[in-house]
Amino acid sequence: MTRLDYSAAQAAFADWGVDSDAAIDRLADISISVHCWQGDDVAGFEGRSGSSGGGIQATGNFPGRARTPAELRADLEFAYSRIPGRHRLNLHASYLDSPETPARDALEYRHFSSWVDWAKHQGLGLDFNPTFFAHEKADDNLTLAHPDAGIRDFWIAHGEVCREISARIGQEMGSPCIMNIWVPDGFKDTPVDRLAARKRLEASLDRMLAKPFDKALMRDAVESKLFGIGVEACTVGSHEFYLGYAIRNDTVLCLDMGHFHPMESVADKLSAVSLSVDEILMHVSRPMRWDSDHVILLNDDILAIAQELVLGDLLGRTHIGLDFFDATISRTAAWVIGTRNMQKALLRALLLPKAPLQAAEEALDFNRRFMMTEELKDLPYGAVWQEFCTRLGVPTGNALISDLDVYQASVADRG
Ligand code: RNT
Ligand code: ZN
Repeated sequence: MTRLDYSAAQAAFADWGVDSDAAIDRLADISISVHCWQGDDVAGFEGRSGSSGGGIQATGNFPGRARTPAELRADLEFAYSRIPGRHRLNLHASYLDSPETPARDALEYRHFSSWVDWAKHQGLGLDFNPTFFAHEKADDNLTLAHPDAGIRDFWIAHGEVCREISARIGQEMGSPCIMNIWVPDGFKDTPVDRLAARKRLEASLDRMLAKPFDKALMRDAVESKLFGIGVEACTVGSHEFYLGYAIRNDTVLCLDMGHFHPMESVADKLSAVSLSVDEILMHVSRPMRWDSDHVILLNDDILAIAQELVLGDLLGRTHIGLDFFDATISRTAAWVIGTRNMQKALLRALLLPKAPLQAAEEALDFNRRFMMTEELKDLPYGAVWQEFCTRLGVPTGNALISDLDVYQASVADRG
């Protein structure tokens, strides 16, 4: 591996008044919540075959899908070993690890305790999600907003047991477990009573979240969506619905980059919602024409998110989670490259000369701001990234690619 000249890079950033060592240290402290579901195409371990339902769709048949908790953990261990820093795992309730087959409303901490033991051993944090899809009681894409009270009760109970599990995970791990609620509820064709459905969703959430938990143990997050495959006409839990709900109920607000109109900038929403909610959960994703959950690239959308988090000083109250799944490429490569892209974007934002950029804007000197943002693009970010990876003991470039290839070859014969 050719070493790029870090001291030259350090000097180049110093010319702009930026301390690249400080940026490296800061980046090392940012934990990303890596989603378990990239490893097995959102299948989980409940033995249900076929698609996840709810409009979530992983496509592709690249070899190597993890079929068991042991395979998923082995894949994650490899992935984390090639991602610099200390991170978290975001687990869905459908990923229980138990010889028992409890119903979703009868899940208990013990069905997940092996994940906790493993995460502790690996030095990872843990987040959790109830699973309101891939289930016969969700097959018509209505759960918490279902007109049938019995079905709503079932899903409320599922959410309640998941909150207990999350709190216990947070206690065991010594770090708050962020529990994200996403339900697929919606209508394929135009409903005549949107308000009734939204009132049912609200009432179900109110009951589900009635029990208070210490924020040091767990925090509830709510995730909106614009539309999904099969619910094109109306999503009950829309952005306006959950923005209001989160403000009124003091929950974390989850913004998924695939859950808005493709022309909307999710980065632009961060500062706006930060005035009304204490904490934000990002689901970093890449929609292509729809909520397709492509692996994130180091592209303008991701750079804009990172820039808003850094320049808006929102890192301290934003949880960065990933939400993509591509089954046409190596699942471990998708995890590693995708997570590193989020980190690269954060590094670039941390290397910006914040004060002079803000001063130019405040002085309405848009010419200076323009000249600076464009000249800054030529700085040697790659050398700082390589230095960061070297300090944290992970490879870059061709060395990384050959590691990813070797690991993929080792899992390619899974049936
Ligand atoms: C679905 C939501 C949700 C899921 C995961 C698996 O559109 O984005 O976050 O992707 O819970
Ligand atoms: Zn999401």
